[in-house]
Amino acid sequence: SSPDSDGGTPELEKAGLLNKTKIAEGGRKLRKNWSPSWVVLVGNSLVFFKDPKSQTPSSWKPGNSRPESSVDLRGAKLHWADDLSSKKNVFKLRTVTGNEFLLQSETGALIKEWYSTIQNVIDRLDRE
Ligand code: I3S
Repeated sequence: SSPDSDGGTPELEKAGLLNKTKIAEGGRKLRKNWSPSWVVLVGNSLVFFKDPKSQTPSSWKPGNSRPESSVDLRGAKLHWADDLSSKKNVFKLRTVTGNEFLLQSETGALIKEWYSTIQNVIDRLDRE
């Protein structure tokens, strides 16, 4: 059984610093505004925090800091999206509600890890 099967603290899957911009809200296109974001994959959600300098993977715990926003990964879609930016190593995350985010890292290996870890969560939720 998973650590969350008792309804307790959800499992922290991954945390780190990525560049982020939201490009659509409810299907409506938004102007890009890239900024560094502390990104935490916990349970079924991707959670974004503003203040990356105050966060480290080892010190982060669910609930000890106020998220900027949070994305429900159930039914979400991931796509590599180097065509949507002049930056390299970019993927797009689209939620069922039509919110779209680009996430990017200068480090290719790092963004590939994020992509596959998020995709694994989406696949797990698809099977539920
Ligand atoms: O896809 P776009 O519109 O060319 O994205 C760029 C712009 O949003 C730009 O902002 P301004 O149009 O406000 O100057 C950003 O500074 C760029 O970072 C965006 O492009 P990239 O290629 O970095 O995603």
